[in-house]
Amino acid sequence: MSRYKIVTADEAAAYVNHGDAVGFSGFTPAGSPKAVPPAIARRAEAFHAAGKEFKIGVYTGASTGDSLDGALARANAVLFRTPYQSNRDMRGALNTDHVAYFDMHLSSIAPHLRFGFMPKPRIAVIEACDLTDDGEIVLTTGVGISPTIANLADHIIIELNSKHPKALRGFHDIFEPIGPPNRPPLTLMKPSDRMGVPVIKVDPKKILCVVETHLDDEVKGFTPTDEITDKIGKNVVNFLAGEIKTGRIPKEFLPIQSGVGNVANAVMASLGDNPDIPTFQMYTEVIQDAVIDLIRKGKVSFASGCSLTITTPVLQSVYEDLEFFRDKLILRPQEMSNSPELVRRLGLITINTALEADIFGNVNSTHVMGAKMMNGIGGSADFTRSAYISIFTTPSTAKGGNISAIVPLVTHVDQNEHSVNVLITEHGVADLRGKRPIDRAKCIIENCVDPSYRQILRDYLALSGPSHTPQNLKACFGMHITFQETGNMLNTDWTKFK
Ligand code: 0RQ
Repeated sequence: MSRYKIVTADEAAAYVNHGDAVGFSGFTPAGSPKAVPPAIARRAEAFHAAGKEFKIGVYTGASTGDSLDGALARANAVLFRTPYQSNRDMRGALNTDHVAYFDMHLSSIAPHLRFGFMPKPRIAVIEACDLTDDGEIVLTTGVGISPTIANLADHIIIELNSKHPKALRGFHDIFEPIGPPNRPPLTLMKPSDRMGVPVIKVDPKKILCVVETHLDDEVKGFTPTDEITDKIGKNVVNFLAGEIKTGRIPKEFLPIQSGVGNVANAVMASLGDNPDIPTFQMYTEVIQDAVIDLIRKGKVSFASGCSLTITTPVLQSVYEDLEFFRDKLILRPQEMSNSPELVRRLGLITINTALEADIFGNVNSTHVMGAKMMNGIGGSADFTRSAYISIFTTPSTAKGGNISAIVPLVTHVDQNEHSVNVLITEHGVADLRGKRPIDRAKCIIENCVDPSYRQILRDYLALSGPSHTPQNLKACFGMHITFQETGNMLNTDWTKFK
């Protein structure tokens, strides 16, 4: 450590210039830098006050905390942003065209940067719990794209965060695949296998400076489970238990991937409670609070992820018991945690969340009413397309019942009907495997749609004559248009869309 220049966050931010592409460590708020980004925002504000331009391109692993996406968005300091965000102010900026946002599969960003498909990051800002004089960086709670940005960037700024113990060395499996042609296979055969090394190794001369911090990850707590998320969780678990009974899932079970958010956390809790589900492993990107509880209870024997996105009290409890978790947790770059090659080989059961789904099985997880970006596609398609069984969950309605989450045609497609195997709401399970479109539609309407919307969707199906996919182009967005005009999809009157 003695060889590096220790500076304040504002001094570090002074190395960042207008027009720079900057790569940040972490995945979700876990492992994201928390001191330098607000300092870059202050620098941008000072430039703007002096009548000068200041904006940077922002690459991250996934979403970040408010001190990164929030601070930079509020300072109007973002030129472009990819691959995923979940911050209110960033969301506002990109939905009003103040930030050029492009939504990417999370497994693609690191290789696309290496292939030169996007501007190379000039600077990487990386949070570490330890740094050696010979350039070994030990990451904290999220890996994201850190190995790639550390290698590609001309300069590196380290945030050395003493909230995270140096003993985290060993929890990371750092590996960067080489590109085609002649690219060798990724050799993981089970979630606990390793391919890489515990640290990122860089030329120490690239490390411009070190900012010492003592800051918690900005992981928000979860809304407690409610009647609806509990029912969704139980429906997922009953479906999986049934698949084990019929032998369609091997009796020793398969590794689970689970997405982000309140529903995902509730589903994980339900999986833990059910005696028909054997002890299982996770191969996922985000390890949330519920998984830590399941590891303690012995229900999850191993979890491989890209980040430990857990609330501060839960993280502290892990740090107090670090040796218990050492052989049960591993964090990898998202190119590995989300690798379609590994998802297919390991046979993952994937569980992700839809904003809306249509009666034919297409899923929209990103765009409200087809236009406003919520967060991004994240890793959901990395997992869904290559899954052993892909499941999507959603409450059947949103906004107090004024919106049906199941509609004739989604207003934006993130996962198409060919990749979505099972749809689950609080009302039940629609198993779409082996069904033609009209049978998928009937199955979804009768099992998943809220009873108040079932007749509306049955009537929609009757609008078309016989065809492979009975879609009616004049009426397919009739429920959305009715919501926009009256505030409630229940007012849908198909005669207006003939
Ligand atoms: O809005 O907060 O204003 O009330 O959407 O809905 O039910 O709180 O859902 O927290 O589980 O997130 C898809 C966004 C779900 C998330 C999504 C409104 C609803 C509410 C949020 P309010 P909930 P969750 C691994 C995998 C994509 C990435 C992914 C996500 C808000 O899961 O970002 O899967 N997924 N990554 O009221 C209008 C509808 C609506 C609707 C819900 N049909 N129309 N608004 N809402 N349905 C992780 C990573 O990749 C990092």
